[in-house]
Amino acid sequence: MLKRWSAAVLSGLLVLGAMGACGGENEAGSNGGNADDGKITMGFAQVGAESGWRTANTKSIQEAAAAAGIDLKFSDAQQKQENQIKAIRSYIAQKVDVIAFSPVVESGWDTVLKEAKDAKIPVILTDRAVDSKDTSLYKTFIGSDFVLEGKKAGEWLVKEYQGKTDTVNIVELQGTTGSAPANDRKAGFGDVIKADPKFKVIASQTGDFTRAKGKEVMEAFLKANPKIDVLYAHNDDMGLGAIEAIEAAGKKPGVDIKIITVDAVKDGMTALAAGKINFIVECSPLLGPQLMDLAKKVVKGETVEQRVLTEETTFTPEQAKAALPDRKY
Ligand code: GZL
Repeated sequence: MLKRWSAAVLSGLLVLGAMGACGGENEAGSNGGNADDGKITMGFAQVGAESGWRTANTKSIQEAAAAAGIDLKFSDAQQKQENQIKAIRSYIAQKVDVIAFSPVVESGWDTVLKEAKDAKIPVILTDRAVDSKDTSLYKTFIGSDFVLEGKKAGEWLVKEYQGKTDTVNIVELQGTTGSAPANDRKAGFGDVIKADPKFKVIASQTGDFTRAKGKEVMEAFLKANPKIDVLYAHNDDMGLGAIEAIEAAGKKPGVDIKIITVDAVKDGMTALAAGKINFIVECSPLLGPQLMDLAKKVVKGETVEQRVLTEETTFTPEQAKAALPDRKY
């Protein structure tokens, strides 16, 4: 008797639970996670919309989710960590099947990632990494090797000034303070140029990955430093903002001041083809398809590699001219 009664209660609870999960809309405008139609629900907490790279990354994720039949809840944190943490908490409350995000900065994630782990919701890091010591807090990290990107930028500069002995004054526009790409692109670049004392980084400041801030900081660099030979910008957008400042100061970008950037988005590649930028290190934003494949495996409980590296290359002006017609972003 007791067995029959508890089975009835249990099945009643299961039905109610499913209805709860599938019923009602939430702020993302779609059903909650664990939908009984077998569809995977992903909660994605995006950094913001600060650059051409980010816009292309968002497009790749949204298109790939649709193609993979994954129900995507998406939030834009306007580059604020507290907004990303809020979004992750809301995805936990909605019981999504998997959470993915691009951490705006490296530190401060352990508490909310532990909450996701306690709720048995797997987390995938995409684009940027966290500095958590506990790697059980996320299933995998898919993104570029930012240190290598910085090294590639440095190696081009060393080659460009091969055999020259005059001091080379470099100014650096760093990405968002505390972010993995800013930390690592600075480290990789510095590692390569430190071998030759003629390279001097005379100023280095964050432009927060935006065009507007890049222009503002470059204006200040130009006012404070009469002789600037090279600009190293951690992304195209800050480099493009700096070009506006350089031209307003009556100097020729790419000629009077050599410019190296990272990303290779269309606007950056156009400036490279025109000779206003001298070298771009590619950082691919097209992470969507691989992210969705990983999400399906992770939700099924399959083991995935802890680190998935994205393929990327570098571009000279000639190579940019050839690549531009087919450029996806
Ligand atoms: C790099 C990405 C960076 C880009 C910037 O993977 O996190 O953030 O280089 C973007 O353009 O804003």
